[in-house]
Amino acid sequence: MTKLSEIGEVWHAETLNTLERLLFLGLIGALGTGCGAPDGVDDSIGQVSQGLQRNYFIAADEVVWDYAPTGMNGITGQPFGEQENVFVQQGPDRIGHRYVKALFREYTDNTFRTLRPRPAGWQHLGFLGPLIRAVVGDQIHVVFKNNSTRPYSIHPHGVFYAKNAEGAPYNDGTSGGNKLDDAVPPGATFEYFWNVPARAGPGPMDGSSAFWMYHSHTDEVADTYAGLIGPMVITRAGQARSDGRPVDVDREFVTMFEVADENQSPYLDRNIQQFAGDPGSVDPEDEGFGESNLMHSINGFVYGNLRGNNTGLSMNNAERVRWYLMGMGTEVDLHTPHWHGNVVDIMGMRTDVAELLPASMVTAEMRPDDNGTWLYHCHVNDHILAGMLALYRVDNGVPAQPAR
Ligand SMILES: [Cu+2]
Repeated sequence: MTKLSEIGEVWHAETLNTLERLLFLGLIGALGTGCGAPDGVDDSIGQVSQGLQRNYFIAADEVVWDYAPTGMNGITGQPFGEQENVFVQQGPDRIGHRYVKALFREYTDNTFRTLRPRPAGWQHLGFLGPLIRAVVGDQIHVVFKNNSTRPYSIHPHGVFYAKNAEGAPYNDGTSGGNKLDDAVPPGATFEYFWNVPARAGPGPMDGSSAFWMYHSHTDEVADTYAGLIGPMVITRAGQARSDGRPVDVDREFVTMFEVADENQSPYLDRNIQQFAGDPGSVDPEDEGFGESNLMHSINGFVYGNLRGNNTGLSMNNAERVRWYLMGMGTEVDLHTPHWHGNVVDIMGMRTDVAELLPASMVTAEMRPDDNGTWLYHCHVNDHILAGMLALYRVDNGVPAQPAR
């Protein structure tokens, strides 16, 4: 991490090529004049000056993802049966529960040689990208390396970005350096700088942190079904630990509810070739084949494969727990996550069911007082049958200190 006041020196100390200089000057312009702010908006709104620069090294990697790595139904404790096999069974003309996807993965530095190990407390993220965390007043710096075979980007929600860091191509009247962020070609690297002003942090009714998402937006629908999506948490200034975590929370979880439509993934043909037993027999227009690729998942897991101690969805009953929930997908993606055993506060109101639509972002506070292994599932009946179920675990204990 770098103090913002040092950024100019740090960057000058490096050899910048012409393109980087242009981006650098554009950024300074954005910082200095608030350019990019809509007319009539306070020019100071996008400025930050007090905080840290938070550096992340994130690649889009094409990997095989397994929606059911245990090979069984974790809710029933039984092998998969007829109902589950609609979605998880590989066959001559079925892909099964493993798919090639493009996922955001975090590396230790800009050589992108070493994956940053995901801390135990964040194993539950599954196929989501790494948590991007910052504090109001900071600047987020993401070095994005596209290791995949298609152009991708990173488009953030909530934080302040100029047109050179929005990560979405459309007819917005920009050109040149303001387009380079929109579609990063295979093999290329791009650096995104996003400021974190007060309006990116918690609002009047929020707790000490605000929840956002980021995702690829070069071809939004295909990119997100490819798997390129991740969480972002912004903590209020004065309520953050040095690593950015909120001081009044002991444990955080992120869960995304999505019918991952692998039929709309750009890797569908590749998955047919790689995983169907007899690729030539696959009819992509067949209704049953289409259904088999609708993965009703939580963080990329179906039928209780996201579970308690195995994947880190576990907590102690002394902990102050904050759940961040998001939805994604299309009109079938109305989800009602329900916790058995414990209750939450959402916007100051008590419930044990949350409500999500595509790109909803919800924060829920839990003070667990009921120990055990508990269901955590979408309450939409069709989604229950299709496997949108997980397990979480509450044990006796003292607050742990999970890493960021
Ligand atoms: Cu649902």
